[in-house]
Amino acid sequence: MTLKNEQLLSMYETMYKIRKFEEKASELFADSLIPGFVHLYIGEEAVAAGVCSNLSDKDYITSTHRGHGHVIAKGADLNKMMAELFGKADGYCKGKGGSMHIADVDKGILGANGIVGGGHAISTGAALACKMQNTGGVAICFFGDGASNRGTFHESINLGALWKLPVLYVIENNLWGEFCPVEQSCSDTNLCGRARAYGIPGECVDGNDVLAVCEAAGKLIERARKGEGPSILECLTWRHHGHFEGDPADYKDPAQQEAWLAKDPIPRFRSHLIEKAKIATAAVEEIETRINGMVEEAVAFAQNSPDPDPSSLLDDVYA
Ligand SMILES: Cc1ncc(C[n+]2csc(CCOP(=O)(O)OP(=O)(O)O)c2C)c(N)n1
Repeated sequence: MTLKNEQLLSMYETMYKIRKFEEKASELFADSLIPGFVHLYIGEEAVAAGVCSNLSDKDYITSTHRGHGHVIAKGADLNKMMAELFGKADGYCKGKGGSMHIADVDKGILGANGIVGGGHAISTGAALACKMQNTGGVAICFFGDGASNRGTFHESINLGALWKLPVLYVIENNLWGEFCPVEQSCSDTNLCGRARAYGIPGECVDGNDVLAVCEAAGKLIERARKGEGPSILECLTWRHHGHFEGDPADYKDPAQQEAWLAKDPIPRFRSHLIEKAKIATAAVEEIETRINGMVEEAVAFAQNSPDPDPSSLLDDVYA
């Protein structure tokens, strides 16, 4: 796969933006400025960035409780995201949804989702809409190894395969579902191997290698766009933080944590850009400086946004 420098830098920008947004969210949560729960995507950035580099606005994604990375990679606005995390009126859900309810339908972001496995059926339905309306769009369903054990996984993939829908099911296998290691929740840890049961392709890639993710997803998405049906892409990765902010993750083996930190997708791709692709360090630094500024701006935007008016409490609740 040959990508132009511009495409490589765009993927780096996405990964770096996710990382900085998440690091800031972690800091603000620790300072009690963000209420509720936040589940951070730090360490898994290459999955969202690699997959979404193949998408445009006519394509859809469904996300998870660990959704900031997916929605950023699909083009969500950092200001509106941060305001939502703060519970402010200018947030994506006017401050009433929080981290697990960020959606931007115009950008094809069908929502983060507090229900584990909640995206399987939604993405399959979106793919059905793409097919019926002949838009050429595809739907991407991001979910974890834990969510791969929900009944929705089987029901949705079976139907998606039967109807040859343009959907890619992306399993982000970070080896843990909450506090449970994958070996204790999955009878066969070769998760992409489940594709055989549906007669569709299943592939597993290094989810910390953005180029590998981009290439594998690109091929499977192309296939879906051509009407050849869905696939499963399993991306092996690792969350650096606890399951949620505040979880010390002391159930993880420190040696394993250290080994995965050494495979951090961001410094790894940065070195690739400079050493292999021969991109000027200044070009990479320009991105980093710009994104750092965007994240600071998002915090200021959130802080300056008003609280929701109590009279709006029931607005948008019932349709
Ligand atoms: C239907 C449902 N069951 C249980 C939960 C509680 N819960 C929240 S996250 C989570 C673990 C999900 O693990 P995985 O799908 O691997 O995603 P990860 O957190 O590793 O990204 C669980 C059990 C939930 N939110 N929804």
